Amino acid sequence: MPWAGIGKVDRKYDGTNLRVGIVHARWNSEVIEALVNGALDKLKELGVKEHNIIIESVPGSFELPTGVRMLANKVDVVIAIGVLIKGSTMHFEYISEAVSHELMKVQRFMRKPLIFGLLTCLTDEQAQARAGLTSDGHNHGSDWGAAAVEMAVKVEEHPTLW
Ligand code: RBF
Repeated sequence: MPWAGIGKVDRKYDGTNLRVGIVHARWNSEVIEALVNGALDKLKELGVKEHNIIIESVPGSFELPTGVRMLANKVDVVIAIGVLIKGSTMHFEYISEAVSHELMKVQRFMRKPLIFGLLTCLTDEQAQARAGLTSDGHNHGSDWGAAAVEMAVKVEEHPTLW
């Protein structure tokens, strides 16, 4: 789907001086690992230095908002990565909605950009495709890396934003 994804970027963004936090859940670890690597590759491609990247893990997606707060003071932008896959009970609906709302609140609380890297998939195959693990898939982690650099630079240019 060529129209999906973050689209044509409006200008070049340079991550050379940025500190980036990645907090990821450990549930569905194969997909998580691919997403985190996709984000890391893109961050480095955009100039972010390895020593300026902090990676923290939490057990599951429900813990992501707390994990983000733990990194908030140490970095300029945080990427929160989790993979929720619908099962036969209602956990998926409750966790995905609660975590999405809480991540938005945490962003306002920390006054720093937060990148939403939570996949909410109906099947394992959907999750794998969005981590670039299928032949026709695309790694969304890469988009989140690009979004992190773009938003950190943009917010820096608007010091009175928050
Ligand atoms: N965490 C995820 O990140 N992805 C999941 O697909 C996922 N499925 C879960 C299903 C059930 C039934 C439960 C109880 C938890 C699940 N979790 C999942 C873990 C959840 O985010 C959290 O780590 C735990 O509930 C502990 O607070």
